[in-house]
Amino acid sequence: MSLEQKRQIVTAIPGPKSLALQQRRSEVISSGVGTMLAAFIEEAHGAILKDVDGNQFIDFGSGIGVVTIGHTNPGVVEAVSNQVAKLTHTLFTVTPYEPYVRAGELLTSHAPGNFKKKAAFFNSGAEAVENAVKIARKATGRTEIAVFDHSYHGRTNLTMSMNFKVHPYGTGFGPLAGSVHHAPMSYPYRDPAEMTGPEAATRAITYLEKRVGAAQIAALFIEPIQGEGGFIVPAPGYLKTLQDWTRANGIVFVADEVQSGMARTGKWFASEWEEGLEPDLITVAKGIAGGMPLSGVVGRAEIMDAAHAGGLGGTFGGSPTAVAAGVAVMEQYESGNWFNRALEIGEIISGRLNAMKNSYPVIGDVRGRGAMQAIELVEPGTKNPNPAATEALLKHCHQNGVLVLNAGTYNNVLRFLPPLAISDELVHDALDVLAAGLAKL
Ligand code: PLZ
Repeated sequence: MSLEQKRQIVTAIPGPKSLALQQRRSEVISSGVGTMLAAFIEEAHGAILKDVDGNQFIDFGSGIGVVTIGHTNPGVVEAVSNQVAKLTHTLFTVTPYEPYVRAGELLTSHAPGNFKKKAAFFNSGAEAVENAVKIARKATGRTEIAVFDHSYHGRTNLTMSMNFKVHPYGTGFGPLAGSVHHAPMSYPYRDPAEMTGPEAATRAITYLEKRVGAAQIAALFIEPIQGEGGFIVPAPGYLKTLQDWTRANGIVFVADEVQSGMARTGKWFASEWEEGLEPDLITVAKGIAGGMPLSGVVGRAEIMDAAHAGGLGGTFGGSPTAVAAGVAVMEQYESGNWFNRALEIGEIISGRLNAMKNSYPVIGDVRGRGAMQAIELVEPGTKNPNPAATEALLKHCHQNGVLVLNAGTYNNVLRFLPPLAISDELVHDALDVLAAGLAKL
């Protein structure tokens, strides 16, 4: 459980052992399961990933926002080790166990909203979103679902239908689910310069009222900061205006915080950054359990209780080891120190990215909150997406031991979401690599 917190490249990337594994893999693993960087990782700690060839990468992706608290966080390792030796499975809907309830207490007490809340646990983000759809439909007796341009909600049939991009998520996998409607998102970098948050919300509301009808809509699902869409932070007032409209029309407001949630932005949930926002339901996953598969839906008790007994469940949802990890993560977050750290990391990253933007016009936009930051790359002097430069920078970072991820509807966003266990020194080291890549472009 220790690994020197240092970037170190000792072979070509991927190295010989990774290449051999990639060969084995290609024989037996479906090519539908792609790989961004074929460096096979053997161990990780804090903010460092070590591959089978001995190369050490600075992790600027946290497994897409999962190990927010750091790889092999000692509290998580201890909680999971203790739990795995004691009880690994009963199925909560057959015979329950305490850690599931404890995780529910923590989640309901820290989710925003000045009302009584309840929770339920599942395995994946997509499963949480699907269950939120079921709950909202049952609670409202309505069928239609509103989602947004540039959104991402998962890979199951219903959630892939809720995604904005058809490729790669939906191509050839249809028919997609019906009753899903995409409304225009607030995208400050690409919206008209003078458009306010409330105006952007009115544009979406008008669309939904005309196209779907407010009285038909069971729920509106929105990521308070869009993840796969490229860390799009909606203009201030956008989310609150949508919430006011959902409340006036009996629509369940669901914040999908699978990527933005739990300490990533410097608060428990990104929703808390918007004045007055209190989502009826929030979907959580990824970062809530430090690497263990756990997801959940949390929100207004009367909506959560609308589902009949036996209507929600699943064999592995909220399994003992997963909820034990969730409890270990949430109890550590209660100190508040992790939120401050997310903000400090965000200051360093955004400060340096903005300086790079001044020198390199290929960076069109720098955006994000806390330790959830991104750059959108464009053809200099325009806002035309520049996926080629994005790909080149991505490769440069990977070759030099910095694991960054891409994103964006136009494949022209690099996102930075390091574990909060990272040191200032490593953050700077990773950004030096990025800066060198920009200079080379
Ligand atoms: N909602 C907001 O970001 C997952 C996708 C990884 P699952 N995003 C990463 C991939 O390529 O499959 C995500 C998300 C938001 C829902 C999900 C889905 O979460 O745990 O991947 O099902």
